[in-house]
Amino acid sequence: MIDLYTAATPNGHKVSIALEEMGLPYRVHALSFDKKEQKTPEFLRINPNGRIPAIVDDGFAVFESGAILLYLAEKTGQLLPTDAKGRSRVIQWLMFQMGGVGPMQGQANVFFRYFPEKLQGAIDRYQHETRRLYAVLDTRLGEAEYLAGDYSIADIATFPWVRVHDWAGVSVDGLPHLQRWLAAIDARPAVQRGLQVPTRPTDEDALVKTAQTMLTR
Ligand SMILES: N[C@@H](CCC(=O)N[C@@H](CS)C(=O)NCC(=O)O)C(=O)O
Repeated sequence: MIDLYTAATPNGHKVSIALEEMGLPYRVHALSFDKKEQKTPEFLRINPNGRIPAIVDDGFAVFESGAILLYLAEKTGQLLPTDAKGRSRVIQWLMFQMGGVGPMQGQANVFFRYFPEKLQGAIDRYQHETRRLYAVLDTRLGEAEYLAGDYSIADIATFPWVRVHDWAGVSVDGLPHLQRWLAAIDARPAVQRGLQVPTRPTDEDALVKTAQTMLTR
């Protein structure tokens, strides 16, 4: 049985979606950021970075969402081709998400939603960069159905971020291929199940307040 340490955020949803798609049994541990449960000594032994998501599979801990997706794909032989080029194609788009879309959109969230001061230069920089990365995705999705050709862990890594583009104040207008891809992934039953893990607080003000407690300057 896999233990999943998570919260209702895009990085957490990557892993619950992957576990649902792969049909792996798992136990959910929803960590409270308000209570700083991600920083306890017990959890830091699982993820030294003190963030979610993390998994423990039969005593083996894995942190960093991209590394978790690769581990699960290799464990099950699903959603990652085994030939060198097919595998590389998936890893390229996975890295693009991990090094690009995630960090840039994450900072767009910080400066657009959470930061106590309104720094217009920082808001513009991260929103524009996120939108630029979306345009790269859109171009790719104009030539392939999914990022690496077939549906893969690269799509699972990217979808939970792009679906909440509004929260970062970034539009997907004028990006028809990206919108087609969002709708196709959103329609998958396993994706819908993964997005329910763990239950998301509905109060937007509470979400903002929680995120603000995590800002270190
Ligand atoms: N690169 C990490 C990022 C993880 C991350 O930033 N997680 C956020 C939630 S999406 C978190 O745990 N924040 C709590 C904190 O910063 O204390 C990954 O992909 O796993």
